[in-house]
Amino acid sequence: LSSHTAMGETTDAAMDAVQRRLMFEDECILVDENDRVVGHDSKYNCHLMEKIEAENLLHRAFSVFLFNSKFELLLQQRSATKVTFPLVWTNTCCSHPLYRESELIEENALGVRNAAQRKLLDELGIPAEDLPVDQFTPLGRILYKAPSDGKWGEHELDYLLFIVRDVNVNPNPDEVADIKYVNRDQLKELLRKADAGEEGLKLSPWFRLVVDNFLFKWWDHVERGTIGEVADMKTIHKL
Ligand code: DMA
Ligand code: MN
Repeated sequence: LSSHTAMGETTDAAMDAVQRRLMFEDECILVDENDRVVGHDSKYNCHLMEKIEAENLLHRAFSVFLFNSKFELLLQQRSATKVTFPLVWTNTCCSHPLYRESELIEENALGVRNAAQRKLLDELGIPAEDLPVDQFTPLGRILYKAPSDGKWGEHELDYLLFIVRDVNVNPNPDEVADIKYVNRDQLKELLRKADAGEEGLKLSPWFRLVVDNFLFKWWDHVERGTIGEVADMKTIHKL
């Protein structure tokens, strides 16, 4: 049974039980356009387009880009049960730092890196000890808004975290439908197919923004081991 209506909306009644629990348990961090913490609200409220528009709700998020030692990027396809952007292909892992002490630490984006470690275990089954938090490089921040369907969407201040690491992956089917590693040419082929609407292939809007603005340039630096040179945690790119 699909949890989506003919309009493509996920009604509360039809929402997957696991995803519904997270919608109310996860307390997101509300920020202003300069990434200053202004409060907190449920994941549910933070992703309701009506609330986002009426209250200009903006929350903090992160997007991890994990490369293996061959410098291939790990992508995931979101599970069919995700409330926002089901079945779209996207970067390795995305979620939100929560309104709790360990994930609010701002120095060197440590709170966000702690959250990334937590979600890489939860979504992809990668043990925390394989992903020491000091191995994540925060490269930049983007601010974007993207509707998912009529009811749900994103309005985020998103930290972009890169990491190069060979890891064991054991995807959680509640979160992830499929995974694959891609090199640059394989990603370009994926972009071409998504643009052409081939094989029903869809990419997440935030992944597309990072691809179009930063990814290939940053990928060169990943390979050369010079990623520190392009890190810019001062600017917030409004995309
Ligand atoms: C939210 O990701 C974060 C971004 C950058 C889109 P998500 O919808 O996968 O969050 P969660 O995994 O917590 O449901
Ligand atoms: Mn979000």
